[in-house]
Amino acid sequence: MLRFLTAGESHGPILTAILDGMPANLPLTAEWINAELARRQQGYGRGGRMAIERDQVHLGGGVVAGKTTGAPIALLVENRDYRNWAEKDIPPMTVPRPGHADLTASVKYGYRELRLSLERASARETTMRVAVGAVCKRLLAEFGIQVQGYVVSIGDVEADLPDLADSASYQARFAAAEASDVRCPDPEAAERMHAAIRATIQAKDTLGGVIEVVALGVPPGLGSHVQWDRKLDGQLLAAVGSVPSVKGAEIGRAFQLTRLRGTAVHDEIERAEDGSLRRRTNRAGGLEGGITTGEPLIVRAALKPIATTLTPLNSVDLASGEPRQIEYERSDFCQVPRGVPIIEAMVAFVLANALLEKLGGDSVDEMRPRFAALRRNHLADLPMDNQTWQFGYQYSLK
Ligand code: EPS
Repeated sequence: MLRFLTAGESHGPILTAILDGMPANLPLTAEWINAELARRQQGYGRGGRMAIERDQVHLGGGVVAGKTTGAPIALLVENRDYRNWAEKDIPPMTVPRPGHADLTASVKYGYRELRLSLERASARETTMRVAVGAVCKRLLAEFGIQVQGYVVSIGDVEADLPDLADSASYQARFAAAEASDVRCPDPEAAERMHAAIRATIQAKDTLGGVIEVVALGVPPGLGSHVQWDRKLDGQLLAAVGSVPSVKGAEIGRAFQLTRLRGTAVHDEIERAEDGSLRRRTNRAGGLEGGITTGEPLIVRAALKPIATTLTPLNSVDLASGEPRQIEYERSDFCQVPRGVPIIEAMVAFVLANALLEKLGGDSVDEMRPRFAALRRNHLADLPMDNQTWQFGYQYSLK
């Protein structure tokens, strides 16, 4: 349904993306996308590159007079740093950084210069994911769906962030996170995270962490249980797992729940006065059987510490074959606060795709009545035959 590709190198002239499958008549401006790009540029622990860039999108196709046409959307961001590299004599890079793609990509592609691996593997590419995600968020917003996240932990500092019962409480949590330079809504933990990053910078090292992204207003019935590649859990985990430095992902508190028994895990269902069906808790993180439940959708991502460390790690000089320590240029010290909009973007893309799959339609106008007619968690939407029945397969075993 919806697909996107990105292209461009970290120090090349441009980054670009094509987003195909967006319906027509969706209001879309560069300002909307730029606001998301700016969020990716902020956060304590960022490196020197963000002082150079002022990421601004150019809409090169698929958007006319402020509305999508249904044609592929062409997105372009210029790398301001390009002018510093375009004419430069660049010293050879022959010592691969442990934990980066320097060695693996060179083994795979036969590069004779390690910088070619770095240029495409750099998280600079996530600029375009955020731009694509902003367009997806714009579509979701038409249907009252919001995707936003925050930092749960950095290093060994963990915030106390229990699941919340209503959307207003999540809104307050989002606002608190945006007001924090480590994007953590728990002010006490945020202060300790800030200190942990500061200590890491002083120690010339890097620090990872965990991000939680919540989608509010998601209707029940997105995704499917009928085929492996249509299960929304799998799609979300794959999308989030593709973000640079992400080495783990979970729906809700999956790893923690493995410690409990089933009766302490599953969300009991109850009927309200008006006939609507509710879950008392949301430990499932908004998904059962690969399908959305209508509860807040919760996705977590584990980010390893960035591989470019100011304190050198041991490696091998591929030119001489001798042991050598890596040479440092610059990088982020902690990418976790800046990673929030990137994880949001991937979740928004998967959800926009699932919404389009459910509703069909070539324009937002065609989607609207179909959205309004969706089956909900309500007795009135779920009439049961309540009779004895037979399978009736036309297949007899010999
Ligand atoms: C990034 C830009 C890059 C990296 C960073 C992400 O800029 P430069 O290489 O010019 O400093 O700082 O990428 C990584 C940390 C990485 O390990 O790939 C950006 O725009 O986010």
